[in-house]
Amino acid sequence: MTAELVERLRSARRVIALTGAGISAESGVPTFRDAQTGLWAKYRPEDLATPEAFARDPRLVWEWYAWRRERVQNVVPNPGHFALVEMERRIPEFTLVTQNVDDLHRRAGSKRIIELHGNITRVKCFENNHLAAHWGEQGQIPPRCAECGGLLRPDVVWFGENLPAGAFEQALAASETCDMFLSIGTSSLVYPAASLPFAALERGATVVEVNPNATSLTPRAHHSFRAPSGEFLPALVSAVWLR
Ligand code: BV8
Repeated sequence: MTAELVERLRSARRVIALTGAGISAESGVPTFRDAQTGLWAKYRPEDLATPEAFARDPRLVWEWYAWRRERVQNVVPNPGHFALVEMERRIPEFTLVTQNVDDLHRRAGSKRIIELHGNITRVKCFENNHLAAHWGEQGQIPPRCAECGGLLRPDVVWFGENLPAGAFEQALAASETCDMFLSIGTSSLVYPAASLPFAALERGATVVEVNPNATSLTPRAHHSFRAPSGEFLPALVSAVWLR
């Protein structure tokens, strides 16, 4: 961590944080590209997270998400999530943009969250996007929509699907006007989310990456820290505001 970064963050007015699956890794949620375990080891997430996979085998895809939903409900946010809650309190205009569907930012206490890829704890119907407040896990799998009888599916954005109306536009507008852009725990592989830090760079923002591994953003970032976010972010918050 550099004194220049600490000073810049302390004086920043507009900051955007883009998070990926890596910020939830220390909560025990395997990242999107970690090898899947157990029953799901033989499937690639990219092959299951598509409308075609659901149309082909709705039961398999529903059960994959039911397994992930259960796993996510049994973990808790980690110090990386809580550090971003503190940033939201300290920075005049802080925007959290997440690719994650695990609901951990909300559970940690973040208020202003742009969910680019939806939220696994929400369920809607495949045919008409009717949100389902509750659904039975017994009987038919996938359960049916109470309003139209359609198949229920997770309210997440699959590959090949558009992002929620306005979400990307809102995130892009924030990226184009920020002083600092933090890219945290993302492999920077999935678009259009991965284009956001480059939009910030073009507008002269300071771009900071936090990831134990290098990514395609690394060569362009002003600062890139090979560190786990659960350790780096609390240390950054402490250096900027708590000393
Ligand atoms: C769309 C929900 C049209 C489902 C997900 C160019 C423009 C537009 C589209 C495309 C394009 N090129 C290609 C496309 C198509 C496609 C795409 O990007 N494909 C990729 C594979 C090339 N994009 C789409 O289909 C998108 N829709 O484009 O619609 C459109 C066009 C323009 C404008 C608007 C719309 C929809 C994409 C959404 C897919 N759904 N999730 C589900 O979860 O089941 S994406 C999925 O990948 C997850 O959400 C995940 O978050 C996301 C990105 O992955 P990461 O978060 O980065 O996770 P990953 O495992 O890859 O990496 C984890 C990182 O953490 C690693 O780098 C690791 O080193 C690091 N890490 C590990 N431990 C830690 C850590 N970091 C910090 N601390 C640690 N402790």
